[in-house]
Parts: sequence; structure tokens; C-alpha cells
Amino acid sequence: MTASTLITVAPTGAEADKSAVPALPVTMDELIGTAKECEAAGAAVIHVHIRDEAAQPTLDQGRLAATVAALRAGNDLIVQLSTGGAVTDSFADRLAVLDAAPDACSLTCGTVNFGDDVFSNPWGFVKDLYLLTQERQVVPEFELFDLGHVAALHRLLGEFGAPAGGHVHCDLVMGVPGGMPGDVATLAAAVAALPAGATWSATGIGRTTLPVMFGALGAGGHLRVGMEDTLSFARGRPVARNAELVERAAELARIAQRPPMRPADARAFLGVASAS
Ligand code: KMH
Ligand code: ZN
Repeated sequence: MTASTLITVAPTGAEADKSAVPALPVTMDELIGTAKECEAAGAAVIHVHIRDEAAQPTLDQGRLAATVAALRAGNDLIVQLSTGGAVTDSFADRLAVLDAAPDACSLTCGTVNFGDDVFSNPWGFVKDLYLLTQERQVVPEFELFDLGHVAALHRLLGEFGAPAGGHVHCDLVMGVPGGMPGDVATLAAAVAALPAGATWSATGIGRTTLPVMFGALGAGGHLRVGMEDTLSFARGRPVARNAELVERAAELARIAQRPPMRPADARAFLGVASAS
């Protein structure tokens, strides 16, 4: 079991509507402010989706590059760009995310029903994205929404070898309507199926946030939190700031005797090059 806990913050996502959720960080200033607060609270990685002037999700190239630069200038967090985007984004735009040269990126290992939508990740796209991460030396985090995605991860590693950075780190995204449920039995089954030597984080969507967090800490895993995944801090109490989700995760990690991992240690852990 790792002596410390990697905490990733996913502050924005592509789904929540700013008009309904005013605390959601959507502008560059809001994102940078959130990143600073979350780093101070114990986060080491930021999983980034960006929005346009109208607060709608976008994969605009210039905006992505500017966001990576601004985040790097403002703090030490590992910058992980989403290649998942929104369910409406094209495969070409999702591959082009790597042109912004982030430290790391998400890489979802299969298609999943996503509420009333479909988050599409056919094998050909998964393979192309993986080969691109190797070519560009962007460290992938393997997003697993379902147990079948674990099988696809084994296939990916078997056919194409180790990822950039040399280490396999996964994120179990649990409780998406259409994906694997966010409970401890499913968490244990998914962890047991991971490739030997892989490390993992977990996040539970919505009301599965706390069961998944407690289960992950108990099983030696790492944590992802943020308003991409949950908009309620407690029953009837909306999240006021992403940092309060990080603060809660950090406190639970300290109670579990596995305090938050600092960004420099997280770089070594994940195989991400040192900040320049
Ligand atoms: N917004 C979801 C459709 C990722 O960032 O890689 C996909 C997602 C996964 O959030
Ligand atoms: Zn995401």
C-alpha cells in the first residue's frame, strides 16, 4: 500500500450547466483560482475540461494550449487534459487535445452508456489515442467506467506495451448511469482485475462519492474528487467550492494514515516529467 494518497481534482467536467451551478469554475480565472486552492488543500493532479465564452464545453486548440500554460505558470499541479471531452465531441478533436502538450491525459478504455447518451470509445479510437500518447510522451491515465474496460486495458498493454512514463495508473469512474455501480463489491472486483503492478484511483459519481472514497482508501487506492463528479457536498447541501471536496478527501486520507501526496512526489509516482 502506498504511504501517501494521490488526490486528483476534476473541477469542471463537460456536463454541469454554469447557470444552474454558479460555483462551477468555467473561466480561466476561475480555473486558476480553483487550481491554487485545491493544490493548497492537498491535490496533486488537475483533470481539466474547458469551457468557451458561453460556458459551453469546448476542445478549442488555442484555449487548451493557453489553459495548460496558465495552469503551469500558476501552480505545481500535474496538468491532465481530458480527451473524453463531451459526448458530442469528434474523435479527431479528442485526439488533437494532445497538441496542447499536457503532462498527462485521460484515456477511456471503452464505450459506456452515459445517462441518456453514449460516451463513445471504440477500440480503433482507444488504440489511436494510446499510440499518440506514446509518440508525444504524454502520460495516460486509464479511465475505467466498466469491468469490460479493464479487459480492453489488458489488450492495449499486451498489444502496444507500456505507457509513456512506464507506469500504469488507472481511475475507476463508478456510479455513472450505464457504467459499473459505485459500491465496494464492484470496486473490489475491478481492482482484482487490474494488470499486475498497476496503481489506481477511484471516484464515485453523485451519491456514490462517499462509499467509493471510503472503499478506495481502505483498499489502498487513490482518490479523485471534484464538481465534475459530484455537485452535492452532503444531502441538501450543494458544493460551494471544489477545494472543500479536496479538503474532505485530504482529511480522510490523513485519518487513514496515508496523507496527501505532494505534486513533486506524484510526478515520480506517475512517471510524469519534472516541472520545468
Ligand atoms: N465528459 C464525459 C463524456 C474524460 O474526461 O476523459 C467523459 C469524461 C471522461 O469526462
Ligand atoms: Zn473528465
